[in-house]
Amino acid sequence: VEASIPEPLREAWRKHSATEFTSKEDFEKYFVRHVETTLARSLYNCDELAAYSGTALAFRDRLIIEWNRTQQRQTFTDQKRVYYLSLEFLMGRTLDNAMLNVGLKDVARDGLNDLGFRIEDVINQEHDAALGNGGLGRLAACFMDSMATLNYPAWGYGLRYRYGIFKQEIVNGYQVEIPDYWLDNNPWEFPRHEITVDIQFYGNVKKYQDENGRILNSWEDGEIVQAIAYDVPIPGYGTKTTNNLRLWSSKASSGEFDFQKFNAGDYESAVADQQRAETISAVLYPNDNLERGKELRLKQQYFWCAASLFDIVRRFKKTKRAWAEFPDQVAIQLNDTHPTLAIVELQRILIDMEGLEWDEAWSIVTKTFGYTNHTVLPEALEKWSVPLMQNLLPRHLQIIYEVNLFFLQSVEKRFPNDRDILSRVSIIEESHPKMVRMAYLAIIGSHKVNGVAELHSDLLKSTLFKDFVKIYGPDRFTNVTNGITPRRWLHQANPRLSALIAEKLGGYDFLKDLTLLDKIEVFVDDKAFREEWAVIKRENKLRLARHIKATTGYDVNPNALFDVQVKRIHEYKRQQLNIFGVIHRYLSIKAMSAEEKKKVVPRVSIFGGKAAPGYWMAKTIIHLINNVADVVNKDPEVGDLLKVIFIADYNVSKAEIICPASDISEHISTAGTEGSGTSNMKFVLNGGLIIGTCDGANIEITREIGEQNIFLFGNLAEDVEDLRHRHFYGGFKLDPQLERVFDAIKDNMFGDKTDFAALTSSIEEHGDYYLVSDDFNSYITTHEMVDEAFQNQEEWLAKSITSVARMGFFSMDRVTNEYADSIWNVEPLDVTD
Ligand code: OAK
Repeated sequence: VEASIPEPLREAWRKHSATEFTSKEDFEKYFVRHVETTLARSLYNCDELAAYSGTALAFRDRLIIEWNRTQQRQTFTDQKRVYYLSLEFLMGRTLDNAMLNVGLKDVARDGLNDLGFRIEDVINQEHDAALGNGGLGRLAACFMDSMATLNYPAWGYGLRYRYGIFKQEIVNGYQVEIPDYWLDNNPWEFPRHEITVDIQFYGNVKKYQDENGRILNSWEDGEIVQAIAYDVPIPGYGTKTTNNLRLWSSKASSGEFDFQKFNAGDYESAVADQQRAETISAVLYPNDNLERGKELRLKQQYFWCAASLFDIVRRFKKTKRAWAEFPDQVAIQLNDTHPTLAIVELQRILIDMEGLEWDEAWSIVTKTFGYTNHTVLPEALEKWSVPLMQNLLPRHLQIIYEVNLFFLQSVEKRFPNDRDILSRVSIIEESHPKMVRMAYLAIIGSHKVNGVAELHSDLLKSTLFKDFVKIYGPDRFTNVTNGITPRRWLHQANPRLSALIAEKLGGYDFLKDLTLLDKIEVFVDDKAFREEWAVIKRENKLRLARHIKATTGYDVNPNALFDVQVKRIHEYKRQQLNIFGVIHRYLSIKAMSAEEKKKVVPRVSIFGGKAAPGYWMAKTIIHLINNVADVVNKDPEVGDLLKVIFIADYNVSKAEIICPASDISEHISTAGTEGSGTSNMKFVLNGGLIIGTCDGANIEITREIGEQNIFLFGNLAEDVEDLRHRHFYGGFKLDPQLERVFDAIKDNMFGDKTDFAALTSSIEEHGDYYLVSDDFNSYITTHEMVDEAFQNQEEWLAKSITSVARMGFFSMDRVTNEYADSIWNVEPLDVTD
């Protein structure tokens, strides 16, 4: 390609080619230039927001140069790429991360200082990119960071929602949702108006004969919506690789915005068509671990899958390779079942558009896809009604039926005497209406299926997907335990701890190889090191205390034990267990003599998290937490011994303040319900201890850090089914200490008891599905052990240091390498010259 361009022309381009700044002077030059020209501001009216934009634009220039180079290099070398399909990317802020990744944060700090700004204030101007609900979306963001850092040629594909996850306010103790319009002045995205794909919905399928007499299917009529690409550069840490995240936005196709209607004066109908099209990418569904089967959601899924597949296939076709080579060039990872239609879409492209035979096409498809399952909760497993799909995607439903037919035929052949297996494994559930089971389709269309922690993957194999293990053998199913990126969750969130570790290890190599952390364990008895470690934790607690003061008005004692539970509010995550425990503590303190009170370890119980807007029980839990806070925090008999704080609008940038500030954090899901959990890893990596159940990745964290360094409690996953059964058939006996808590609630101690009746009765009267009562005693007792341990600060410190030293396994880099080796079969590509 290069040779086709004449030398003088190339020379002219080379001479003026954009260059990357490295010095403070250059940063200042770029900054001022952007403020004065791009923003049309000046020294006299450059506020902090403008300073943020100026800084972001200066760094953006830098990213673009490396991004262009990476993309060119990846295209020229033409090796296998990974495509990560996720309906959620919970990216958080970009500027701080970008500065750290290119190693120029200090340069920017000094430069901004010269220009009259504090870097922290500038960073805080940025709006979080919150295109996700929780764990699944944040995992996708950590993947993007690691894939770039490890130089994998990788693209993310998602939706460019106009509104991300709602902002949460607390009004009179209740959650109120505020729309999150985040796109104004977003410097990190690049509209690619020239990259568009027409996406079809509705219509019908016609059969026709091609010139060779073959019967083919054609999907006709219906309506067309246009997908427009928006690209976001993803820099790696300490590497030139800058990968691409492509987000699709929906727009009426020019045919759709009907000029005839418009010219005939039917403006309303013309505008209505346009709005209907734009609705597709308008808003992120705010449910975590729940699927509600709404048509617009299915439209989002198909829109995004079809646009991404078209893009991937278009790129492949430019290489002029044979179709059989597609899986050697392309690996597509499905982040849960949300992108499962991509499997059907690729099959459709290959047989309907490209004329491949069914079997040849299907073999290409299954070699291309991998499927990650994130949850065993039945209410989160996607099923789509057949009539709905028939109407919206008629050709895809036909293909699904055909896939199912061939699959069931093969099962019947293998298990001729098992009459029930066919209905159990059928993609189509024979209910009214019939439903398409997306997880089964994803398994059948992929070559690898993985869970996200050992227990979770074992449960998948022994329960949900048991029949499929029998059919395909165990090799199709695997485990890849989740991780987190140490760049954001240690270096960025906790710069002082990162610097202390770097000082001991002689540099920041551990940020690229987190197993090197084990080398700090020898300093566990080093006095100066321990002191510094303790000072850093205290500073981080003070930072959080300032945030709490500024947002809630409450003063919290930084010497108290900070006990944190931040995550989506969900019955299975059991924030209700936590707040009942807090009430128990409150009642106990109230019953104490002055002498007894002196022995109490002061505690601040900190909660944060959003409830899905339609999840009444979760909202009730938030209400109870806030009402308890109101009573406890104003009770002079309690004073500093207990404070309860609800931090509103928990998000990625708040997590960066909260995770480094915990003494203990809570990961207390009913055993067997949490796929992995990833905040558990973030807290331990920042020197916090955890209290948790034997669930998700808690189990592997225990294995790595040692059971003397974690507070485990509660029933085991293997006993859950039996306990639930006994609640109904063996009679139900409420734990006596929990009964005392319920009595207080029923005495209206925390406001009108009727507000909380659903919560208490779900336990007392409706079977206690999440085993709150069964685990209560163990929970309370374990918290007493936490208090005791905290009184021995020296030992606590040793646990903290030892745990951090042993957290190397939970780096997202290890995770990414495991996917690359065992699922994707891709190699890194060095893009340096
Ligand atoms: C969200 C929507 C539908 C299905 C699952 C989710 C989800 O967020 N699952 C979570 O994924 C995380 C990343 O793997 C896990 O750590 C959490 O345990 C799991 O609940």
